[in-house]
Amino acid sequence: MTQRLTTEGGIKIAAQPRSTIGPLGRTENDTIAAIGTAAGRGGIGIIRISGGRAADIARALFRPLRGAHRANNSEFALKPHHLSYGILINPADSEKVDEVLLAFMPAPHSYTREDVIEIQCHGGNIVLHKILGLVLMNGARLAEGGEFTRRAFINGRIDLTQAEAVADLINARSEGAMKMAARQLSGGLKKQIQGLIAHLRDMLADVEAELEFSEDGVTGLTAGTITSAALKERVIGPMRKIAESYQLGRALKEGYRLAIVGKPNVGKSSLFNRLIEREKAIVTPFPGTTRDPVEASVTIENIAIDFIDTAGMRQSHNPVECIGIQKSQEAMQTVDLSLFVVESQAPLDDDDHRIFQQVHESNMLLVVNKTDLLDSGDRPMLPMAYAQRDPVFISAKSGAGIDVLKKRIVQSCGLQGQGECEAVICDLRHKVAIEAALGEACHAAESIDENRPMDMLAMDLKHALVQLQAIIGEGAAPDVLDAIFQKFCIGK
Ligand SMILES: Nc1nc2c(ncn2[C@@H]2O[C@H](COP(=O)(O)OP(=O)(O)OP(=O)(O)O)[C@@H](O)[C@H]2O)c(=O)[nH]1
Ligand SMILES: [Mg+2]
Repeated sequence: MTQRLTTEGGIKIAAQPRSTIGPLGRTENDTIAAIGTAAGRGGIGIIRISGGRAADIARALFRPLRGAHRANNSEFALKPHHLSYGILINPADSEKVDEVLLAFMPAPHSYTREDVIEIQCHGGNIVLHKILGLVLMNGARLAEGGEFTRRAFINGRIDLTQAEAVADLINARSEGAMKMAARQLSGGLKKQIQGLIAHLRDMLADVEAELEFSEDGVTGLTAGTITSAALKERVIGPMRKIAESYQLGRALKEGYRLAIVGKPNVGKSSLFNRLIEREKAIVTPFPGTTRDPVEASVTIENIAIDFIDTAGMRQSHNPVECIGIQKSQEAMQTVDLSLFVVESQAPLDDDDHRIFQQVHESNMLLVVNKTDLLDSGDRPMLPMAYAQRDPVFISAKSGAGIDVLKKRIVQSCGLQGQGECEAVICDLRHKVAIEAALGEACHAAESIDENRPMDMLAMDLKHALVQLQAIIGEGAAPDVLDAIFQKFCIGK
C-alpha cells in the first residue's frame, strides 16, 4: 500500500483518506491514536489506536515472539481479545524499539466499537513518544481530547451522560465523587432519563391521536384520557427529584467550600491545621496573624472539602489587615458553609456579635474553641441566639471535639451518607436541561387542568422531550459535542 506522507510537528504522517470533515477539521473515519496513560515515567505505558487501519498498523509494527508466527513475519493473525507478547519495530529499518504486549479488540466489541489496538510498552516518555510517532507514520493521526469516548458515543455504545461520566471518573476528587461517576457511567442517569422520555412519548402519542380525530385540532381534552395527576406522578415528581439532586452532585463533584471565620486570635488557624492534619497556616499568640486566605483540601467521609482559613475580623486601621478582612468577607459570600469560631473562656464581645450578624443568615456552624481552658465539666454561658445554633465545643489545641465537628460539617452540608445515594446529577448542562423540561411539563399539567387546546399541550410535551433528549445526547449538535469532549484529556 502506498501512502502519501505529510509533515506535522516534525513527524512524518501518512495522509489519510478524508471523508466527512468534522467541525475541527478531523474526519470521523480517520484511524486515531494517542498515549492513554498519564504523562511522566511509569512501569508501563499504553498507546491506543482506534479505527479501520488499527490492525494494519499493528501488523506493520509488531512482531510476535511466541506462537506459530515468530519475529520478522508481518503476516501473523491478530488474536482478538488476547494479549500477544512480542517486539515493536521500526519498519523502516527493522530496529527493535521495545518489548511490548499487544491487545486487539475488533469492532464492535471495543471501547469505541471500532477496531482497537492497545500497545503496552515500557512507561518512559521517550519510548511512548517514539512508538506513537511510528503509529502516526503508519496510518493514524493524533486523537483529539476525548475523541475515543466521542466515538464510543457516536457509535452508540454509550449515551452522552455516560461519556461525561468518564471524565468525571478520571477527575474524581473523592470516593464519593468516584462512586457518583461510576453509577452514571453504568447508565444510572441514562435509564432515569430514558424512563421519563418513554412516559412523555406515551402521553404525546395519546394527545396526538386525540388531535387527529378532532375536527379543528384545538379541542379541549376529552375527560380522563390524559390527566395532570399522571403527568405529575410519572414525570414532574421524578424530574423535580433529579433537579434537586444537583446541589449534592455539584458538591460531591467539585468539593465543598468552607470558610473558617471569627475575630482575631480565637484559634481559626489552629482549627484549620487540625482539620487538614498538617501545620499549613501560621499560628501565633498575636491577634491579626493571618492576612491572606489560606486554602487546603481534605476528604471527610468520602467528600472533598476545601477549607479556607481567613484573617480575623475586627475594626482595624491597619491597611494591610483591612485588605485581609475584606478578603475574609468575600470568602464568606462564596462558600457553602462558614465555621464561625468563638472562644469559650472569654465573654463574647462586639467583634463576635458583628460577625455573627454577618453569618447567621447563611449556612453557618458555630464552633466554640479553647474548651481546654475551662474547668472540666464547665460549659461557657452563651447568649440565647448563639446557644440556639447548637454549637460544637472543641479544643483545636488538644483535638477534643474535632471528630464531632467533622460529622456536623458533613451534616450541615446535607451530605451525610451521600456517597452511597442514588443517581444524582452533577453537571450544570444536565441541571439547566432538566429544569427547562420541568418547566415545560408543569406548563403541560396546567394546560390539562385548565382544559386548554390540545395542540398547546402537545407543544409543551414536545419541548419537554427535546430537553430530556439533549441530556442523553439525542440530536446533539456537533458544537455541543465539541464543547463537552474538549474538556477531556487526550487518550480518553
Ligand atoms: N489553649 C488553647 N489555645 C489555643 C487553642 N486554639 C488556638 N490556641 C492559641 O490561640 C492563639 C491564636 O491561635 P490562632 O490559631 O493563630 O488564631 P487565629 O484565630 O487564626 O488568629 P488570627 O490569625 O490572628 O485571626 C495561639 O497562641 C494558639 O496556640 C485551643 O484550643 N486551646
Ligand atoms: Mg489565623
